[in-house]
Amino acid sequence: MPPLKQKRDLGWLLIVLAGLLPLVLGIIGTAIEAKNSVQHQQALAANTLLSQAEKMSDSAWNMITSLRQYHYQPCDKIEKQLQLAGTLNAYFRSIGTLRGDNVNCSSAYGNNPGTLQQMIRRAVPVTGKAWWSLSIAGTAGVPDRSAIVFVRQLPDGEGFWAIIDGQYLLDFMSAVGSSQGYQMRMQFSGGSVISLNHPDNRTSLFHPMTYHASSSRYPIDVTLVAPGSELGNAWQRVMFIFMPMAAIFSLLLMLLTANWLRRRISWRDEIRRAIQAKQFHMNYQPIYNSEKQCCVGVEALMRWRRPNGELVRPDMFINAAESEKMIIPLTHHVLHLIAEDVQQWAVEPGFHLAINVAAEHLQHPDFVKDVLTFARRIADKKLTITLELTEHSLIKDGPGVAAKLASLRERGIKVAIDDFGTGHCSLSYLQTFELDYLKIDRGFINAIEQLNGETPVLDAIIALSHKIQLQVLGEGVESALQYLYLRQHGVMFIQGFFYARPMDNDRLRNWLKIEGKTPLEGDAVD
Ligand code: G
Ligand code: G
Ligand code: MN
Repeated sequence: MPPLKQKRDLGWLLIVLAGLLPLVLGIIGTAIEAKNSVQHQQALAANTLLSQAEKMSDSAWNMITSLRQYHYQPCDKIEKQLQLAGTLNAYFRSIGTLRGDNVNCSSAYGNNPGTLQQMIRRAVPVTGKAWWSLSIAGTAGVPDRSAIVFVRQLPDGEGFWAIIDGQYLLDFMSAVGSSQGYQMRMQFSGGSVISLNHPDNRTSLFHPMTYHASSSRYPIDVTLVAPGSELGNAWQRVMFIFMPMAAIFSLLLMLLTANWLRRRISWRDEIRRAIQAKQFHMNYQPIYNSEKQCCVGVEALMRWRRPNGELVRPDMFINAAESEKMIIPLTHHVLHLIAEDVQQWAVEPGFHLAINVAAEHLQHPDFVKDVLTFARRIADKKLTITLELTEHSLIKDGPGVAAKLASLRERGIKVAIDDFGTGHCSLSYLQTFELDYLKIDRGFINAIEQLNGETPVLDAIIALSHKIQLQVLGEGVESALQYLYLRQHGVMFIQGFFYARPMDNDRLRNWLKIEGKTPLEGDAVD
């Protein structure tokens, strides 16, 4: 059977998808987590670098502040002290004083070694500020090693300066980020780049990750580039922790899906087997006509009794049959069972036999043929067959359904709308389709509270039905009060525990002989 095979294959696909879902989510989740963790590491390293550079700047500015004691002093007088201060303090390559653009005195080169521009080997930046710092590629004395120059210029043209060797920062960079293979760059005021590069010879699938940070206190920027392999490693670490969990979820979800599929398939197989094993039988619930004061018909209701005597709830297996595409074969079986039962009935011509019709059957091309075949089979009993349709079954293919119903009604079949008021059917359907009966859902009947009170929605439904000449039946009537209210409001037909419960065929036959002919309490004397 090709359709079944196709379903099985789809089932496998579903199981595989269920298994993949946690894995895919796990991979995506761990990738995000790995990226975050690399970024976090980079932020830590960047902040450590920045705070070290800030500390260096602090000591440079402290040094420059202390140089103010040499204001206006000739170089030969202060040279010695400068040398001492420069050597005894950490970090410094040289310190000194300025006069205009010239270096007045240097701890390394003494009196007047040249211009500031010559010393830092580049144009002096135009900052307009009295305090500035700049990273430079080298100094006149050490041209091939980067440094940072700090300058303080006074309004009178005098000034002080300090140069810190870039090597301190490079060593620090190396301590902070070598193990992760970071490439690190630092700039003061956008000057020369002080950088530590690791040749990234670890090939990786991933792009390097770049991280920028700036100091809030000084014009210092750092950039860290983590090699792609770093992300790869972090991902591996996170996956090692989370993927076993994802794998367990994946297995669990596959099992649940497989179980669900098996249960679905088994509903279908079970219904098919139950038909063959004759586990279905019909119950019939009498319908009372308060004008004629007797039973004028029955509604056929399907029952499933398992071999162990347990009854399967009809709403449950009927829903399952509908979703498993078993409702049509099941209805064929029901019609067969009813036809057998009916042979034993002794009822007046015109006695009503109400049959519930599933939406899917109504849509099926064979529907009219099925009903007519059934009608022919029980023709000798001259019953009035009533098809009970739900509002829901009228929604799809309106014109097609209307045509089917019209052709059945031409042959004497009646049509009732079941559970009226519970579906999402607009009132206009009542005019579009040719209907005979309207069965008011028991929810509205339950709303009846007192005989002389009002039950607005129920009253409106009854009034509407009368206006468009539909016969009305009240479903689920359980009390005398409900019955009397309905009768008072012109509802001729009632069905419910108050009159009679659904019963099997043997009990029905006995019931029809006596109770079926007896008026309801109080009616006879009317
Ligand atoms: O009486 P009961 O609990 O069986 O009814 C439960 C639901 O099952 C009701 O909505 C009724 O309309 C529906 N039902 C009962 N018998 C049949 C049947 O033979 N065919 C269909 N399609 N529905 C039925
Ligand atoms: O949907 P439909 O009208 O086909 O369903 C009829 C259902 O209503 C059946 O399950 C039947 O057993 C149930 N039923 C019939 N009479 C009564 C009643 O008086 N009270 C309640 N609660 N259910 C009823
Ligand atoms: Mn019904």
